Amino acid sequence: MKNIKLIDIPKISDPDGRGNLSVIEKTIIPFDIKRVYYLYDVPSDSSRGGHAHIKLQQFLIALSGSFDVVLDNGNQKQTITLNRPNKGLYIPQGIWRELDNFSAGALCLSLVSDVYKEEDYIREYNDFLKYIMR
Ligand code: T46
Repeated sequence: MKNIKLIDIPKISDPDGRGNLSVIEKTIIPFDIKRVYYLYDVPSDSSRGGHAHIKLQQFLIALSGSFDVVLDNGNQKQTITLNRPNKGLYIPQGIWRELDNFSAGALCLSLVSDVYKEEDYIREYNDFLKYIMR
C-alpha cells in the first residue's frame, strides 16, 4: 500500500555473543518524534486501534512477541505482521489501523509525530470513509 513502509532498524550484534542492540536515530524515521507510548498485556483475543489519524504519523515496533497490523486506506486493506525488534512499520496520516492477534508477552512500541490530541482521531469507520472521499 502506498506510503506504508517497513523500515529496517540497524542491529548491532555483539561479537562476544552478548546479544543484539538496535538503535533508532532520527535519520531512519520520516518525522520528528514528539511522543512515545507502548501497548502490553494485550489479551490474544483483543484488538487495539480501530481508528485513523488526521495528521499523526506513527512508527510501530514489536519490541517483543508479535501482532498483526491491519491497514486500510479506504480502497485497499493490507495485513502486516510485526515480530522482530529490528523492523518498524511507518504509518502515515489518513490510514485506518487495527492491531490484533497479539502473542503472549507482546510489546508494541509506538513512536509518533505529535502529542496526544483526541481531535486528531477518526474513531468511526463511516466518518473515515467520508473523510477520505472529501
Ligand atoms: C494507535 C494505536 C496503535 C492518552 O491519554 N494518551 C495517549 O498518548 C494515548 C495513545 C492514549 N491515551 C488515552 C486515550 C484513551 O482513553 O488512553 C486510552 C486508550 O487509548 P486508545 O483507545 O486510543 O488506545 P488504542 O490502543 O486503541 O490506540 C493507541 C493510540 O491511541 C493510537 O494512536 O494508533 O494505539
